[in-house]
Amino acid sequence: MIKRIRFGEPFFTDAVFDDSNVAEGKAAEADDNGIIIKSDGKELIIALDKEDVVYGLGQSLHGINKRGFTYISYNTDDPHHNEDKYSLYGSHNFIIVDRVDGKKTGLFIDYPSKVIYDIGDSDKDVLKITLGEPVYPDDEIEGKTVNYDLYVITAESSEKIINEFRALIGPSYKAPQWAFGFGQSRWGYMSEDDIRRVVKGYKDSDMPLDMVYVDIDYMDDYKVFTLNQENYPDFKSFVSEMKEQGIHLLPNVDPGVKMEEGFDIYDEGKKNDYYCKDKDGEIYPIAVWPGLSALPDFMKPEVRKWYGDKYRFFTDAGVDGFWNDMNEPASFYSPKTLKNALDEVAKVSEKQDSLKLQELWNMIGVVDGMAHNDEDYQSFYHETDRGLIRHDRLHNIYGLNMLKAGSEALDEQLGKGNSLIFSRSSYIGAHRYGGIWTGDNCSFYSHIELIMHQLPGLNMCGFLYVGADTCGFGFDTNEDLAMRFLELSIFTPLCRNHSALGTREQEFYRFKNIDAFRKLLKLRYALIPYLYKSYLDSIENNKLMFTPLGIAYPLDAEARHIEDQLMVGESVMIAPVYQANVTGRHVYLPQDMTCYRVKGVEDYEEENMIKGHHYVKADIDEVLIFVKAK
Ligand code: MIG
Repeated sequence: MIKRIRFGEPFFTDAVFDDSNVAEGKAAEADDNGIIIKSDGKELIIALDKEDVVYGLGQSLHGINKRGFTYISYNTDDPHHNEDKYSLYGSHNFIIVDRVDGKKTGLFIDYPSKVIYDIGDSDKDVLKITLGEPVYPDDEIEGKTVNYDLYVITAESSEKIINEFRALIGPSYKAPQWAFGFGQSRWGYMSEDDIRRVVKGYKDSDMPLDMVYVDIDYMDDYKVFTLNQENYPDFKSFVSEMKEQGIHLLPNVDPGVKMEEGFDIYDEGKKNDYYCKDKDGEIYPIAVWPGLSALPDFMKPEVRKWYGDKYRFFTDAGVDGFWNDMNEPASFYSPKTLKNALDEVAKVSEKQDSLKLQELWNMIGVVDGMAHNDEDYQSFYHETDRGLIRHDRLHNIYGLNMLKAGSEALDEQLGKGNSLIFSRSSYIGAHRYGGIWTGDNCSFYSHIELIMHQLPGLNMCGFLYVGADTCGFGFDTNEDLAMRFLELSIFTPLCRNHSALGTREQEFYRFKNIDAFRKLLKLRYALIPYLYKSYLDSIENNKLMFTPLGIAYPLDAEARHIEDQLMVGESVMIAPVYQANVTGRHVYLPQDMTCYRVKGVEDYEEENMIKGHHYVKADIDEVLIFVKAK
């Protein structure tokens, strides 16, 4: 059963798709589910028992069970996904309190600004949710109330709650089957020749490859929907040449439009009033890759249409896959934050001889704070049917609306189901328009563990076409880490090797044990029929593709606390190895299963195992796959 408790006049976020099963409820009724609502909805409090598990929050840090930490929904471009962080690129305000006594409650907070979740962090027995800045059409009534919809879902199991929630938010985006192929990416492939070399590298090593991603380097001066003519003299024939080799090219598409008079896209947008503006009606510049840029106001349908039509620049050339980046929106600096920083630097430079360390740290803080600055987010506005709304109050749905622009355009230009698009930033609702990748992770073993933790949460929120930068984006990977990473990524719908400019090159043909990588990639392809079927099943039946053991085996008290194994589809369980220098791991079997230690399609060992705890060997090139006993 789903109840909606409305506070004030919520802004339409596009998260909810079908509310025909929703009953309107009152704040006082929330108490029935153990939710105490305070300060007119600005605070929600839930008591937690020792054994209660809290699931959800989509793309977020920490474990499958979210207890013990604080999380903030406020989309951010932060490439350091470390334990001291609160926010990542997406805001997915759905949680399940899976109480051990059998009462399960799902909560969805449909609110496009800041939401803080203290999940047994400051008090281990209390889950406290606080809503940040209120959303208003104008500044005048600030502070009076908070405008949002709280959805309370109750059912006998977490599985059922997920089922009902997913029906509420509507069908997930369906990627074509070719999108389950393997893709190679790297920030720094500059030209057609660079890409030809990568394709050749894979072909020569007899490794399958279906996609090559083209990062921002393809653009002319980082201007959106342009190409560097020198590096891509004849893009259209290059796209066909790649197609002939079975390769899809996927360009990166950013939101920021270079503010350069004479650049046709900038001029058009300016003439038609398509950009976000400040209080005085001036375009608000933020600096991203092209330098000072204007942000399209994707909240406006006509802007989405306009920007979406620009994809023809690529689709006309035969391109059918894209990734949207920087759409939190990221900002490296603005004239305002740059000035603040330079002023601080000047102060320090004036008093070099008598400088106190505190003044130096302060200066460093201000310089560091130029990027993704809250003051900037509070300085520009969106034009909505509710009037002008300050960006920070709608911040979390900017990426969703950018993705929607591209997704709807591609359906129109190429026909529904024929293209691939995924985004970095998202909000629930974005799952109907595309997939997401989990952004700038690092070549850390702990980031293999992180994606394993993120997969079920993402699925709960409807994001099914998902995956991480395999081998790690930042920092230098190495052969063992790359292999362990791939051993998990062969199961994720998006299977892409991606890395940052300046890091150690990590195309799989560069390593020593090419044989092992080839076998793993071929194993991925052998798994595609099962994975794609499970993926479609998850879309059609509003289910998880990656299920925590505690949800798949709700009556098993031990399964509730397993953080490092996942069910994949109906009959498979994975137990990835995510530590360096180990030759096996502990695995808990919630039922009798057959364990396959797999090096490749025809190279595996098989052993029947009984329900319970096992230590299972897994050599560096071995994947552990468990299949339920019949
Ligand atoms: O500021 O386009 O997350 O995948 O390679 C960095 C360059 C911008 C961030 C993306 C990453 C991409 C990179 N981008």
